[in-house]
Amino acid sequence: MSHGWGYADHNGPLKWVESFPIANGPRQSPIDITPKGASYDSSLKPLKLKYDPSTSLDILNNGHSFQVNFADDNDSSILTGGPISGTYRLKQFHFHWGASDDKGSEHTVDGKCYPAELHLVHWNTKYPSFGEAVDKPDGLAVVGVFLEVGAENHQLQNVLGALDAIKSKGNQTSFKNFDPTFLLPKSLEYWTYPGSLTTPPLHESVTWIVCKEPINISSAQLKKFRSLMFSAEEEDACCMVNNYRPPQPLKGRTVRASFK
Ligand code: E5Z
Ligand code: ZN
Repeated sequence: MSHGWGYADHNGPLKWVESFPIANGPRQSPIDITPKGASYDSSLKPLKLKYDPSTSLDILNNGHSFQVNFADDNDSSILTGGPISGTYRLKQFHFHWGASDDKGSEHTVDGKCYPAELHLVHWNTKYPSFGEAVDKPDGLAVVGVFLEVGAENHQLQNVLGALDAIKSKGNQTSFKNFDPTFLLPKSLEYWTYPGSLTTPPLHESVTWIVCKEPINISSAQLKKFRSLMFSAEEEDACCMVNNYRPPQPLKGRTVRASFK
């Protein structure tokens, strides 16, 4: 992995442990969610997501995915409720996807893969910054939303329209006034479990909140994700596909459900 981590055979998920031994730790993500094995917890609160479109800043190809970044210097865009205590601020959202429509999500449900997965990344404001929170056991809360092939998603058109401007690794462009609320499913029922970042450095700092209901995306829209490049402009072109980590051992963790 001398040239950094990625998703190819020589630097992909099976090699990450060589540089990041926590890859075999006790609370790694993603996992396969077994709905029958999850325990309904009546003490789990409804999720409250309050997002202010004026906090969206820019969209970036980071060489592993693309992400939309948000201003996080105040509580304008926050997650409260659900399994967490206190207030978590939205930092960014990004996606993981496959090379074809039959796989691409990180979490699976009874072994079923979705074609893509959205991650809305929030950090606990009991810490002074994202950078301080990122490696703390209660530092992050990520809301995961499965994407399923179906009708075209009009809320995603703005995002997809920006991708031509960030084709290569390191490309970044302004992305203002976007409200991620519109990317959430109608039902906010969820599963939750203690886990990790799904990419190096794989910190075991994430309270995962995975929505039961997927959102739709059309096959043509998914194709647009695959037009991005892992590579920088000066490098050999390499399509950004299969940027997901497979499910990791549960190691005795309990998955709780907000619904019966
Ligand atoms: N796929 S995901 O939602 O699990 C996810 C979310 C956020 C990140 C990665 C995966 C992320 N990565 C950068 C981590 C970082 O934010 O900034 N690490 C810096 C090293 C570090 C302790 C600083 N370690 N302090
Ligand atoms: Zn992710």
